[in-house]
Amino acid sequence: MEALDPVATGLVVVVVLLVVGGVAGFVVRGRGGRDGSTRQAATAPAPEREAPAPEREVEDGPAPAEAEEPAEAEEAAPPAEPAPLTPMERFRARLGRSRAGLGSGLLALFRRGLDEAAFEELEERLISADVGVEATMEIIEGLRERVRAEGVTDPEQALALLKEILRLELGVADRTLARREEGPTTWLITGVNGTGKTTSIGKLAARHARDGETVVLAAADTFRAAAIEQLSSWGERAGARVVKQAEGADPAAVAYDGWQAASAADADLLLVDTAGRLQSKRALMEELSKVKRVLEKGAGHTDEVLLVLDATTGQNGISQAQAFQEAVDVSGVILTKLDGTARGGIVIAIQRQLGIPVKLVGLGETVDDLADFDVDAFVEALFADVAQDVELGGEDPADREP
Ligand SMILES: Nc1nc2c(ncn2[C@@H]2O[C@H](COP(=O)(O)OP(=O)(O)O)[C@@H](O)[C@H]2O)c(=O)[nH]1
Ligand SMILES: [Mg+2]
Repeated sequence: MEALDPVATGLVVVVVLLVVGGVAGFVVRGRGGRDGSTRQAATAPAPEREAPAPEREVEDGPAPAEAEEPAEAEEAAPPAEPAPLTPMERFRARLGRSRAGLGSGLLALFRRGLDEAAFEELEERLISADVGVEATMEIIEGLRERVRAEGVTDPEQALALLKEILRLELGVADRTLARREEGPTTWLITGVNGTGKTTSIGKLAARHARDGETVVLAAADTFRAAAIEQLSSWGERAGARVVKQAEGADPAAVAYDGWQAASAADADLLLVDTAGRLQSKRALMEELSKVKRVLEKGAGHTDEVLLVLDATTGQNGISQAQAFQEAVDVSGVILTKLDGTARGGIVIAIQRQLGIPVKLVGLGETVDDLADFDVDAFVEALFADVAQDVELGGEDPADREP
């Protein structure tokens, strides 16, 4: 018998091995697909490494009209993917600044010891985050007491206790937005100029229109033509009808017209925008109570009076709120610009000092940056640790800020 050429033998062996290996790999992969198992045979190629989930940011471009440039962090975000963020993701992605001031590194601090120095630093952080002095003292006392009573030495457990105390601070309020069964639900939106009333109305209109509701907007901020135009472009974009009159028209009349139009159209929701600047605080409050009174001549009652507060103005916003509360009996707060501040603790101060629940929060300038205030998502976002960031996938754009 002729001796086999060693090169040819080698080739045959290689070919046979390749075929066997390929078939084995195919079979294994085929089975994996059927029974959903992720087991891999040694011959099967390594699974493609899951690419890190991109930041699931919904980019709708800047808000229309008076919107300013989006924050740098947004521009730096990777390309958009349409899937909406979960509340947890949205809060986490947007509260980077507050987290940097409050929660970031807290575990490391506790690891150095649950001693006086740690409590003092925590106190400083809470005060800087605008939680308010009184609430801060109570939170620190509460934590100190429980750490002592329960003999806590584990830093993670101490952090969990702190989160629990904060959740309890925030947990009891009713944050639902009142709706009515018959006729258009009527929400009056108030607040100082520049806090984000018109933007929040635009976001709300888009949200409810997307849910298939008929939404009507009333441009009762007749103070400047630009304000009417700004509301109009939000309305156009959301597919909501905008009821308006000329600049300088009587805001109460516009609100009333808004009701009539909403009612005639059998709309689901009427959102009334108002002015936040007049010659004097007194004049503004008188005008607002008139708007509400006249609106209610048609609507019977206002389902929500939402006060828009700008989180970056801190305690100032809280004193503004008192005047509004007297004039129009505020039922809930929309806290805007939480994305742009390290003072996220203001949520606690508002609820505590005003007794008004924060119902919605503004987490940016785009149409999707309005969220129901979710206590768990908020507290978790404030204290999210690096480990959790990795788990949730994607770098936090806010963490890239200096
Ligand atoms: N970063 C950020 N900007 C916001 C938010 N809400 C509103 N703004 C911006 O704040 C500015 C004033 O908003 P606007 O709705 O005109 O305030 P209004 O005078 O109360 O109606 C605009 O540039 C908005 O884009 C928010 O939640 N985050
Ligand atoms: Mg406005």
